[in-house]
Amino acid sequence: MSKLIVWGTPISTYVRTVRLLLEEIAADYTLKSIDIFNGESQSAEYLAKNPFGKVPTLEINGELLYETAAITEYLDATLGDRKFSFSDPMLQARMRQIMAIIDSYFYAPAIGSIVIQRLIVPSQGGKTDEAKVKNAIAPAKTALEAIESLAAGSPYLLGSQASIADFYLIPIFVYLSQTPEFEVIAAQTPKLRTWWDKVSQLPSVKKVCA
Ligand SMILES: N[C@@H](CCC(=O)N[C@@H](CS)C(=O)NCC(=O)O)C(=O)O
Repeated sequence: MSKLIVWGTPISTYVRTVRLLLEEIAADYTLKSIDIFNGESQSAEYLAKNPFGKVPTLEINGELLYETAAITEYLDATLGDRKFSFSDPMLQARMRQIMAIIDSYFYAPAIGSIVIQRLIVPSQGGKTDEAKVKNAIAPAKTALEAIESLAAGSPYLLGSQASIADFYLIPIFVYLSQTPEFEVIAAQTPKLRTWWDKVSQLPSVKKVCA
């Protein structure tokens, strides 16, 4: 039995992606907190685990693995019986495509700008940078509409089977849906709205993203 440690900040979307998968495969793991807001993720000790100072990092019996796509695909292969990937090559490619769109085009405007400015900055006593929020709406909308065009939408992003792509998008929706910009960004994404109504009720989502 592998000893699994997830190093990361519990509110991080990428940490939540890994934890959603771990919960869905009922794996035993320990979450060890690394704070990305107080400099801990830039400490020499953490940089020795992850030279980019990002969370999460997974430790498997002492071996370190970082980058969420690598972590989730490793866990799905070793503990999940590949239940959250596809044997059909096109569905697998669609899953990877959605993960890449989120990494490359959606995370930065949706979380890095809108969620940070609307939810995190005010919670820490700061003032929202409205220009940053405004500039992030169009790129976030483009990325979400691209995902919409690839999605089956019911009940999961790519049809009847949940996949790693669902665990990528869910934690972002948890936060983005709490911002006023969500209505504009998701205005043309009816499949994703239906998807969100269903997946937001999953016990794993309530546990990890509460
Ligand atoms: N490419 C990384 C991205 C991880 C990432 O951006 N994590 C964010 C938290 S959701 C982080 O560590 N932010 C801290 C920082 O940028 O200093 C992955 O796939 O794991």
